[in-house]
Amino acid sequence: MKAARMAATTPRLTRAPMRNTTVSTALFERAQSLFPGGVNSPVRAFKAVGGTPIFIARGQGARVWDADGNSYLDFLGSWGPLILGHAHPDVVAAVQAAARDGTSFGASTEREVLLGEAIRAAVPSMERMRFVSSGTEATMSALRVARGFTGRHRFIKVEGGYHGHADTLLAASGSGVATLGLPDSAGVTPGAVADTIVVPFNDEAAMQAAFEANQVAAVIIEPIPGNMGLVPPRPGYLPALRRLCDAYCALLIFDEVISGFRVSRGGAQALFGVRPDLTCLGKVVGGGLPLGVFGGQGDIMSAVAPEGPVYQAGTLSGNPLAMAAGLAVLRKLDQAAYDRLDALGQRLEAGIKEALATTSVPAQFHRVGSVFTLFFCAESVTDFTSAKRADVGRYARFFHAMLDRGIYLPPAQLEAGFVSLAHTEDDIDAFVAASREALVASR
Ligand code: KE4
Repeated sequence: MKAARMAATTPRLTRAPMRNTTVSTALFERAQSLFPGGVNSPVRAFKAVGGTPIFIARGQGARVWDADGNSYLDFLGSWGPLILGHAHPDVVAAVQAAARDGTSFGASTEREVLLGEAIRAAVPSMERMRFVSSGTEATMSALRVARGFTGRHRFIKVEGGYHGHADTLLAASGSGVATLGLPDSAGVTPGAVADTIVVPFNDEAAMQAAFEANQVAAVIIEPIPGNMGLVPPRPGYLPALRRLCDAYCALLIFDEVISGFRVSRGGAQALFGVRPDLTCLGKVVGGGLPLGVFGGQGDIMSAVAPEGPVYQAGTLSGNPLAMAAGLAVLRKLDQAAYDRLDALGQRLEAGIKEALATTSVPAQFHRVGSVFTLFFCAESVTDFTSAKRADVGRYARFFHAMLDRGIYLPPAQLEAGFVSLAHTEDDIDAFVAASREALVASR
């Protein structure tokens, strides 16, 4: 009886149309002679899923078109920045207007003050800040400030947390480092990571033990890790970190490069009610242009040169185009925008869970607002160790089955997908319909 019911409800596998990849394949060949792996960031190389990476010709709203003219609904969103979707008219107009006034001056502009004020109003813990050009620069600089301010060298990060590719932060990293199975990066000297202490995520006792055994300058953490796939913190975990940092006079650094302006206007710190000493932003705040920000408590930020002894600088920092894009995006992000993102996320979650049930595929679906990961494993995922138990081979098959059905996902299991304000209910339903087939196809 059960088998008969299963047969009736299990979706039949529809063959996806063959995609033409001639141009992408030719471009990838040329790119491989130029760039290591044919790419300018490892996660783009499809190493975790196999096959030839697509070359994107253009994007509009929720869609991208590759160099062969195939179109996809985009649930990667440039790895997080594109909360409004591709080429939003307001962002394009703002960048064009800024470019007409000159692309860079190496001097201050009004747009920096305007964006700085908008960020402080949204994220009050960032009393003072500095603009940089990437998330990597933001975390690297925040850490230097924490060390300079406290006069201590050691800091704690969690396994599977990714904070960009600065030497000291590359130990036990998530994202591409984990995907490529690298324990750590070659070229990082033992000295560079000698003061990096790594503990498991969501483990308060391990954190406490690390504090007891070391003089700690700071804890740096993604409050909602997205680089071991999306793994939310256990209730009470972030407040416990705050208490530990206070008790041991260490700084709490939230790397909100993914979660900032994404999970709420005030980021994860607003969502969980935990105020960090320093915050790192990137992705959404730059509206798809190269921008990172670090900032925090006024007296801590006074340690930064030229006010204080911690050096930090950048030729293109506060770039007018990035400021203009950031301002245009932030203007759109009111509560209604976050409610809409959550509603779309809920629709996706309900659809996927129903598809998982009808196909009897063992998987865990994690979501916070518009950020999500589908882990192919039967057991719950709470940290890096459990995330790594997911079936990456199955994810690879699922990824390609989705791509063949016009849905573009992160090309690795240990990453997060993103819904944008450009997605419609129909787009979400298309995702769910494709995944119903892809779940069967990926068996
Ligand atoms: P960038 O230097 O790549 O702008 O930001 C580094 C960074 C810092 N902190 C967090 C929480 C991040 O997620 C990132 C970058 N994320 C990766 C993928 N999840 C970006 C994609 C890539 O490496 O190409």
